[in-house]
Amino acid sequence: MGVTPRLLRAVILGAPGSGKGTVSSRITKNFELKHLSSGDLLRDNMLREIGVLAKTFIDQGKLIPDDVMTRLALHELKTLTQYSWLLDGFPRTLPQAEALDRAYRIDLVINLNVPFEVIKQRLTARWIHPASGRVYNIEFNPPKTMGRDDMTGEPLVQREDDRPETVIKRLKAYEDQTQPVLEYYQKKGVLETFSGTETNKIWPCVYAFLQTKVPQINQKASVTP
Ligand code: G5P
Ligand code: MG
Repeated sequence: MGVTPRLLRAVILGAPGSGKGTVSSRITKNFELKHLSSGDLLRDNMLREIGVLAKTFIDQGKLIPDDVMTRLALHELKTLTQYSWLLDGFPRTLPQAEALDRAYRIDLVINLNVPFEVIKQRLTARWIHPASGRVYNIEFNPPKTMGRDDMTGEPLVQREDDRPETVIKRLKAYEDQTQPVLEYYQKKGVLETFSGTETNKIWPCVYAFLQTKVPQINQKASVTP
């Protein structure tokens, strides 16, 4: 009888624009993990009551209340219990991290440490495909046709919270509310920090780390960027 591989519970942390979405999509291309982005989840819910509430916070560069975010994220995770997963953007406050801990044991936390000046530049050049969450950057990974999603050809949009004045507020919220989460996971011994200014240089380190740390997940055959 074969041994069932243990499910992996992973989190990716980092300031707004540090590359969480970009690195997560590379991880899910190479490892069998479901990706759950709290920001995508909120944006997907924009037409529902919870999303309308969230939008007022998001557009001001503020975090949405812990109870709302925690309920939404834990509800979504219940649909993924039989999978290994990677959480992107949740938790990002201490109460969220504690609530997550009460529900699941977190195996590893990847922290992307990118200088704020680099981030500010990146976010003004970001375009997204709202339906899929696919992310582009005019300089770094431009779409094949300007303004159009590579897979569907649908129009790309800029996020309202990527305006420079809102980005500054988001970075401040990160410093005040998310930095303590890093310390929390550091104390638990599950935090691994990757520092740099370019995703293409950070990614091979994340890849190598995941390979050694998570032998229990089924790696996909090819190593794609
Ligand atoms: P989100 O959606 O979680 P943020 O602010 O955490 O938003 P964001 O902006 O999605 O994070 P990211 O995912 O870390 O950034 O970065 P990314 O999209 O991969 O990369 C950013 C850009 O840089 C892209 O254009 C990419 O192509 C480009 N890029 C990547 N690497 C490079 C590189 O090497 N070079 C260059 N030149 N470019 C590169 O949350 C949004 C809001 O939702 C609420 C909050 O209001 C939040 O502000 N929210 C929550 N509120 C409370 N609690 C939570 N847990 C919440 N989660 C979300
Ligand atoms: Mg993101």
